Amino acid sequence: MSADFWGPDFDELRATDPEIAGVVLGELQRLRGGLQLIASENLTSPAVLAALGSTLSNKYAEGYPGRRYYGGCQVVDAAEEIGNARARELFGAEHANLQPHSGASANFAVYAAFARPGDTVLAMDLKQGGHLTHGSKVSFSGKWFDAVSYTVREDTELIDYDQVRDLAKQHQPKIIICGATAYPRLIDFPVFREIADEVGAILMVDAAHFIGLVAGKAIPSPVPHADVVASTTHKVLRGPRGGMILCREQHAAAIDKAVFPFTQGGPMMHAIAAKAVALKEASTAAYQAYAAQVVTNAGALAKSLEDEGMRAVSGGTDTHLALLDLRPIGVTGAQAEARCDLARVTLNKNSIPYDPAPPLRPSGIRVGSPSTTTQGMGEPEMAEVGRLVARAVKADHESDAGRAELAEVAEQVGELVSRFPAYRR
Ligand code: DSN
Repeated sequence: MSADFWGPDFDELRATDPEIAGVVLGELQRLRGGLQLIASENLTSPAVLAALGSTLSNKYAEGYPGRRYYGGCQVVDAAEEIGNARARELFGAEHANLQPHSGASANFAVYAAFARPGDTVLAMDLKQGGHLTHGSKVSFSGKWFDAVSYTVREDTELIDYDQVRDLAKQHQPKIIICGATAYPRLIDFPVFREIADEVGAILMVDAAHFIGLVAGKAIPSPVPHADVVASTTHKVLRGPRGGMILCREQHAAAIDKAVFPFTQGGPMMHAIAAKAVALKEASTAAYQAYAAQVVTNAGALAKSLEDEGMRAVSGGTDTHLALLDLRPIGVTGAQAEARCDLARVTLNKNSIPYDPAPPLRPSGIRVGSPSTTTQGMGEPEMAEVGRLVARAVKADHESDAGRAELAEVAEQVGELVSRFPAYRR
């Protein structure tokens, strides 16, 4: 460790709290030993982790740079100013706010900035790929707001833009939200802009999943079209867990007030510093190559799973994730998730559009390529990953033969990841 840095020292943790040290090591071993295919996860860099594990965690800094409610903020002010400037530059945004603690907190702040309880919002149905904060009845968004949902078309499984327009005209929402957690295709931001303008709504893009692809110029940016872009920082973008909001200058004061003091207290300055590091990393040519490879790899993985008899929702992917319908192979999403877990492959069960099965036993799985691409895997490895996932998904974990097959797949997963190590010096 550098003599100037007072930061993470694992021996200290081991001596102080062996139990938690064991958990931390266990998670590292899990990451190193298996395939991470959760579309919303990634492997942050050691530089991001160093900023996260720094003494910036100690500082209270309610307010904004130069306008804080506590003394001693000169140093942490620099982290936020640098991070905001990097976000504005990278995304061509007029204003950035790096204080949201998470994607859900960022979304909450956007609602707070532009709507009042009882107002109407229009967003994608959770069951069709949206997010809890897009109007689900179990979240503030569906309880405190009159949430109207749009869907994908049943035939193409693509967003039904005609329906979005009809619903917008009928319900006159304050906010129209686009962006999703399980939609593999590009979203037509100019069309959403047109619809929002036709009804005088704010256009909010929830870019949590794909902002990293935008940063890497692998897909079109929502920034020129949206009033406000809310996001996480830890998915393809490969930063620390957290949120971020980008917006037009005309909305800057409303967004800043909605984040602090309306919905949050003290910002997490260590996380903001780590976000700044990730934004710097995402500004490089190497990161652009990474983002392009993420998309290529997701396509290769989806293709490989299709070759194994699964059906790719919407016929494939343009992004970092794919949604697979498992009904053609007679397996549920829950069975697939459990079997893959036993084979050291982490992915999640997921509803597919118009899923006849309940959310806890949905018909699909969601897979993503951000972590495996960070580990350096390319298309040949994605084809191999697809074959291993298919073997696991089809192995009946309640039979001896199935368990033996899963053990063999786990071994081959171990062999594959040993060639593309995560967090190995
Ligand atoms: N939990 C995130 C995801 O997996 O997509 C969304 O919040």
